[in-house]
Amino acid sequence: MFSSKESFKRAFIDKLESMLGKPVEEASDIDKYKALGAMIREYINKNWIATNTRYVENQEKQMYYFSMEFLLGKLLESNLINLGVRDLCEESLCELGIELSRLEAQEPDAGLGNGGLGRLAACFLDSLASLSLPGHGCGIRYKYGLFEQKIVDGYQVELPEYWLKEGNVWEIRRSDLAVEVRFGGEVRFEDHGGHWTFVHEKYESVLAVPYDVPVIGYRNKTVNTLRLWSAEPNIRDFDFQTLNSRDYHKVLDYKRSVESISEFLYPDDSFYEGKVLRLKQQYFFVSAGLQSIVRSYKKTQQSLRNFHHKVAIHINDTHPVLAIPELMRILMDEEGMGWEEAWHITVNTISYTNHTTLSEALEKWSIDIFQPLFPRIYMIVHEINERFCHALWEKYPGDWKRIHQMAIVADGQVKMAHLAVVGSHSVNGVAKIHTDILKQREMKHFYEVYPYKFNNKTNGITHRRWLIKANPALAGLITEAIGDKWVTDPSRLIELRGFADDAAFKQQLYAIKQQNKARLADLVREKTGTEIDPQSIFDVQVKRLHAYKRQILNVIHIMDLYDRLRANPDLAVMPRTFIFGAKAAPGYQLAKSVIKLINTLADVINRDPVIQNKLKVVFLENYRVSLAEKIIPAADVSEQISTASKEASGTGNMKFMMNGAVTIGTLDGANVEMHEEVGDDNMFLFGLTADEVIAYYTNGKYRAKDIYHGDIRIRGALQKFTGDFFGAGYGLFNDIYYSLLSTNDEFFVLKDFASYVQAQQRIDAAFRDRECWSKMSLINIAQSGVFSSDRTIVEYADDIWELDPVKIE
Ligand code: 26W
Repeated sequence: MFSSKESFKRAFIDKLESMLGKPVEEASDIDKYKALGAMIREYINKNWIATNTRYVENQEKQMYYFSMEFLLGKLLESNLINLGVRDLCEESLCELGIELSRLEAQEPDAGLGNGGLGRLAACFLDSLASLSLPGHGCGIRYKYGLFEQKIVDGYQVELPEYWLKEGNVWEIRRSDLAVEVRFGGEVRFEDHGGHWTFVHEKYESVLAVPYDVPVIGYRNKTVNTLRLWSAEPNIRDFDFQTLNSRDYHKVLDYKRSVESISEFLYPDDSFYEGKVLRLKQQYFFVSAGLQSIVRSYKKTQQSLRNFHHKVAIHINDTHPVLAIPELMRILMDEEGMGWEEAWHITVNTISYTNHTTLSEALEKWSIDIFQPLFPRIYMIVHEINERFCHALWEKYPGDWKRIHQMAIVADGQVKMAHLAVVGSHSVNGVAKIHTDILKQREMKHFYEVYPYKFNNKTNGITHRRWLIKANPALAGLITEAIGDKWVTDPSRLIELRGFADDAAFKQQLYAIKQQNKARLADLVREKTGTEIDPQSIFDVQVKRLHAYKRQILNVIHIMDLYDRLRANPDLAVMPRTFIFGAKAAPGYQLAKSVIKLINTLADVINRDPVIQNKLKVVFLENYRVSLAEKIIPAADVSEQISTASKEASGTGNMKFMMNGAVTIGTLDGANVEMHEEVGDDNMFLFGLTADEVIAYYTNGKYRAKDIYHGDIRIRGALQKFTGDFFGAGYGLFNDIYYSLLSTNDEFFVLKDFASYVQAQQRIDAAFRDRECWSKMSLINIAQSGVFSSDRTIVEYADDIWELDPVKIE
């Protein structure tokens, strides 16, 4: 069907008619989108089957990426690109009078994630398939993704995101592969002549049904699988007698309680909350995933002894850490293995990535919740802890304090990060500085015991989505300049450096940025009614709203700039447009106040004639993958201004860099490695270093109030929070004021302010020289190849998973 336009058009019309019983003329955009999606899915079926057959028949080692979040975004266009049929498809549809981009607009974002961690999982799947690596995803098919954000009167309002309302063209329900997951109940021992077995009784049975989504490699024949599990009542377990009795409401309660397991994604990025349902979700998909992996392994392989040579399981943060005791349970209770052997296999199968050092994000489950939910799993965790503490005692005799600090079960809690380190063979951080902090501080004791487990894997992003798809004009220009080899080998972007002094090339680069900015300006007008000038500097901060990411620092700088402009409307500043996008966790009051603050400020500034349009502020609602794809290619300046030591890596920073934005940032996360790539001349650094921040935390010598009293600009801004805020209302932002002063400014906003303003002034000066700015932009693009997730995935495959490419013929 993709051999020629004629055959494509025929196949498309046939599909529409057979699926929807309509002729093309009567079909809506959503009908056409569904038909096209179904066509693609059928088209890749052969390769999907071939990929699986090849993996199974050759007994290839396979890796499964376990993650509570997969922030996929839309799939249609990136699938078409990877298959190499986008142009054919677009042209054929055009001949039928259909615009491909309108069909693409019909697809809902699969928003099954909060932010960086979820999007990273999605980028990794794309890289695995594109590198012909046998690696799959395992997660939850949430009925509702991350909430849809509306801004009402400046405030965030959350609406449910029912992304499945029109069905999902990419998934296949595999009810034949459903497995049972058991919650609660009791565990009884049985003694079979000295051999103990464990019998689990009176549990609640839940049916886990997999929905498979194909993951299509770039121009190869690999189609891997993302398996998402959905929770359903286990009909076999239903007592139909009760349905007819007075107790039938119990059946309804059971149904409700089961279905709630895969109902919604917890929107609690970076704040751990001990919610029972979340813990149930974690065990649910981990148990289902492991059972299905073991089942398919046993179909072809002789002995479970070699399990870890054929299966790698990666846990994305601690959320899936129950994979460790669950694999132990399966190997011992179901397969009859002894502890030692089961432990050896488990540790060598599992590897773990840490994504944060914020202590408030670390998962610690109360035993009172944990034990009744998973009585057998708790016994195993308890035993792991006993053995671990015993080994510690041998190594550090008498050092109770250390053993207590390192224990997996202590203070009435199960410490998930400790379980992850002890029960896996690899622990990695997501940027050099982050891994160093783990080794030297947060996990210092563990590093001392298991130095060989710790390693760094700096994050990456898929250049196929974030450059080729999001910025086709730039991708085209790059190919014109250096050929197309960079597409499969992004390190070759470095060849662009040869054009650093080529004025004509830089002019083209500039023209593309202007086009992207004009397009974003149209979107901003459509969504907010605000007119923004594509000639102004587009200065962008888009990411989850969190105190450590310091959107507030950006805001205070804007307030100061605005004050200066009002005092002197002729002030010689480059016109700027500050663009924000951010969701706040629904329970995170301070973050929600910052959203209101940005919107209030935007309202004041955008309506003020005195400043002659030199300043605009825009908040785009409902930031998500598909919106990021429109914003990032249009950015001149990328704001990566977290308090040093707090952002594990950041991945937005890489997306901006690859699209030619210049970064203003702290030496935090992957910014440090970006700086190594581009140097001082092509990045605007400011602020405390991580060492300085950590030193302040230890010596307690930072005094926010001293800075407040010593800096009139800061005083001016902060007093507006408690005052009438440019006439918008009194005391609207008291909480922000107090977060900065009463708690001594935990994130060093005031401390870094002066140096941030200076960096902003350097940007103002640099932007005036168009050619010089374009050169910086070019160097950022040229040096961004190392931040492709292809590089990251090759490192994981070589150092952690021992996974080899398998070419599908
Ligand atoms: C328990 C609730 C919860 C949920 C999500 C706690 C923590 C998380 C994640 C750690 C949040 C997250 O997305 N972290 C980000 O991961 C990215 C990918 O590695 C990094 O680039 C970001 O720096 C990190 O904040």
